[in-house]
Amino acid sequence: MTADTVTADAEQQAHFDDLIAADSRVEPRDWMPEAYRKTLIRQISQHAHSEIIGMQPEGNWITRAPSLKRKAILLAKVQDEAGHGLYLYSAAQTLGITRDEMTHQLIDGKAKYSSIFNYPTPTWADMGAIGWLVDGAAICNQVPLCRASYGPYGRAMVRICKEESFHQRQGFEILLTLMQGTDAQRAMAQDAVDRWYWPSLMMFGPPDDASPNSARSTAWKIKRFSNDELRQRFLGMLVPQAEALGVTLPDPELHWDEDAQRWRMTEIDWSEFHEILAGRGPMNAVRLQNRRDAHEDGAWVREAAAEYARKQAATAENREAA
Ligand code: BYC
Repeated sequence: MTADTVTADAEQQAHFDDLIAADSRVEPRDWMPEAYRKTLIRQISQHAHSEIIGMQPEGNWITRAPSLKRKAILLAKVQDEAGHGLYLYSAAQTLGITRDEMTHQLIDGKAKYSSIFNYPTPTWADMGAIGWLVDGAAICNQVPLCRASYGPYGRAMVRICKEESFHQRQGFEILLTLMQGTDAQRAMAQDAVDRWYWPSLMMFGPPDDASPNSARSTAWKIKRFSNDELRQRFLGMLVPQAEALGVTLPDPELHWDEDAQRWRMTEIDWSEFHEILAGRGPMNAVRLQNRRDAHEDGAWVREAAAEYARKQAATAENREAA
């Protein structure tokens, strides 16, 4: 390496550091450290995969929604999730990875996606619990990401968060309707809350002292709050909403500690989280197989699109030559 290269690298690093310190945005055209680029690709692609895999648990109820109105709303929500996945894949592509590479990392089982989507959805009340708890956790986690230092990610998050807050309200409304119904409907709503409560707390990731990526992502202003801080915020949001719904959160230890100014709770069962991350959750295999099948079934569409693009390019070339 020559002295000139060393000076140029130091200048680029200094410019990057200044952007971060000034809370400005890093854009695709800007120089960035390789580790920053890799971290963003990791997080944004995992996030995109989560949106795409996250269509499955709810997709399971589109044909069985209890009314035409519920069906239309659920269909729109699942379509929004596809859209979120696409904005996020596009944001990741600005960092130099292709959509094809990301798709293969997912279907080959090499990429992570959110643990939450590896649980089954046996009842209609699961649609309510997913909206209220899963989208609720997603909002707590994602609103701060609107200020993420990488421009394309932050901007994608602004639009995603607007849609997520609608999703959360529709989930709350499904549960509210069930809670105002028959005893069996109330029991179904409570059962769904019991099953989704702990997994939704795990969505924020491991506790701070076991979160290897947090320190660096916070220094780079990708993450603005720690996993535990966000979990606390989420609990603060849930407790009054659970009261309004009339559901019980399934943790007898949960209470506000006035002295410590934080929620106290039963320790999360992190062994369940690690089992899911290792691919051994109740629905891991099904989710991945469905995604693989969809990819294979869509091969003809990709081939047709590539052939169309090839013909268009050839026509343009012939026109130019003429
Ligand atoms: N599930 O050092 P940590 C949605 C991994 S979609 C699986 O704390 P980091 C929706 C983590 O990746 C919601 N893996 O990591 C869609 C890391 O592994 P690697 C998706 C998890 O990145 C449809 C390791 O554990 N939201 O809203 O600093 C319908 C150590 O963790 C999980 C996002 O993706 C998990 N829950 O923090 C409805 C948000 N947690 O990569 C709703 C964007 C941790 O080192 N992502 N891991 O092998 C983030 O904010 C952060 O990546 C996380 C983790 C907070 C998730």
